[in-house]
Amino acid sequence: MNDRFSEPKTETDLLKEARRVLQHNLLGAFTKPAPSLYPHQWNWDAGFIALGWAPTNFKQACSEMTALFRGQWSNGMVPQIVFSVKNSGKYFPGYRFWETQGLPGKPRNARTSGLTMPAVHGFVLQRLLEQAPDVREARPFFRRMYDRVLLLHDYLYTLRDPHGEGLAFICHPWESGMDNLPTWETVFETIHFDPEKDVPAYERMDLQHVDAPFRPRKESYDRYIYLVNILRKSHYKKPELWNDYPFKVQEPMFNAILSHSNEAMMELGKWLGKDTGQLREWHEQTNKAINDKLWDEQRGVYVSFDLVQQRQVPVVTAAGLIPLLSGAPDQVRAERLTALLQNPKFSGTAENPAWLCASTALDDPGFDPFRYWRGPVWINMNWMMYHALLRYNQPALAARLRDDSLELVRRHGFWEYYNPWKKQSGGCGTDQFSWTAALVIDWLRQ
Ligand code: 2M8
Repeated sequence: MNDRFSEPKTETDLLKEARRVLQHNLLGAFTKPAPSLYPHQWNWDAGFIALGWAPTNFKQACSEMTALFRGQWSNGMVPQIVFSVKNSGKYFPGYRFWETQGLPGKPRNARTSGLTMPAVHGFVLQRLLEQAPDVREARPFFRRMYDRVLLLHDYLYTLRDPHGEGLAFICHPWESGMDNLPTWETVFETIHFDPEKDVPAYERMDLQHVDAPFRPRKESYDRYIYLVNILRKSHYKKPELWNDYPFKVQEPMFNAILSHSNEAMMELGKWLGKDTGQLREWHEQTNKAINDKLWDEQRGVYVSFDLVQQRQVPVVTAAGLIPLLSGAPDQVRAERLTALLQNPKFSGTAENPAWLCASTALDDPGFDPFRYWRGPVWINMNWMMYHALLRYNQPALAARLRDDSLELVRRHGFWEYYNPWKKQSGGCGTDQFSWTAALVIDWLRQ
């Protein structure tokens, strides 16, 4: 890349470089996650990216959210990807593959995928409001967004929670945002399909941008496409679709983010003069359900629940600590989680120390320090964990997450993810990654 950055040294340099990354990936109304690997708008990326724009260009921060919600379906679903018309040929699966075009309930003026992603928007809006240069001027934006986000939460608590448990299920690994966790391997052990017959022909584009050892294996892509094919054949909507649909998982991070966004929306709602009773109920119900159903007492961490097999999936990942963000764990569980973070599973050993926080536990059989979501450190996970630990009055551990993150960026640049081993250390995936830059900006403004 000819505009590679020189190694930033000071916080001022880092901030300058971070702003340059966002500027470089800016496509007008929204900012793409990375220069070539991800040429469209992604759902939770947009939320993190908005936080990066907020301090210097509040209008752009709002625009990220508005552009994303232009893709919202009439049932409330906010899509994983809103496709940019100009770049439609460079990413797989492109919008044509999803066959969402012309479906009832889908917005006419936006091309979208047919899945959703973690609902970060509520807590992003709250953080944007804190930074609004002119609160009165920004009020119509927040009023509009409040209604949109409420509609999204309503979708998650109805169509994704048919038994009213307070836990929304995801129907595809892509919906978790952590597409390649070993958790999904375990879920797929009981899903049988024939890759020759049940997976339509497809050509991956990601490997044209990034080396294969950093990306998911072919078996994983076959699974992703197998599930998309079932969904698109059903037009993403038949209620009976879910009866024999093979992948329905209640995942702790997805639900903790939703729960935290409910809390944030309550604050926003009060400011807008709304009745926030429903949001409080959702927040309390979800925190309780996370504890009742997703806590793994043996491992001292939250894990996913496979609704098809009716069992927990006992894989230790960084996602299992994120319920701290919504205040779900009591003091005893919080202590077990913080102990876990500091034990060899995430911190490594004196001989082989690790940066916080590996996406998959360092001793998990599926752990891989290079492959995405199988072990590398992700800055958005660290940022959420940082805020979660502050909530539980753990400033020193929170500071370690922030310092490790900033040090990784300082040493290696704005990568999508980083090798967690301190002795190997390096950036992986794509360079000039937007949410890495955006969250560095957010950290440095504090
Ligand atoms: C990654 O996912 C996309 C599919 O959604 C991909 O690999 O093609 C994930 O890391 C996801 O969390 C992220 O939102 C997306 C764009 O950064 O890339």
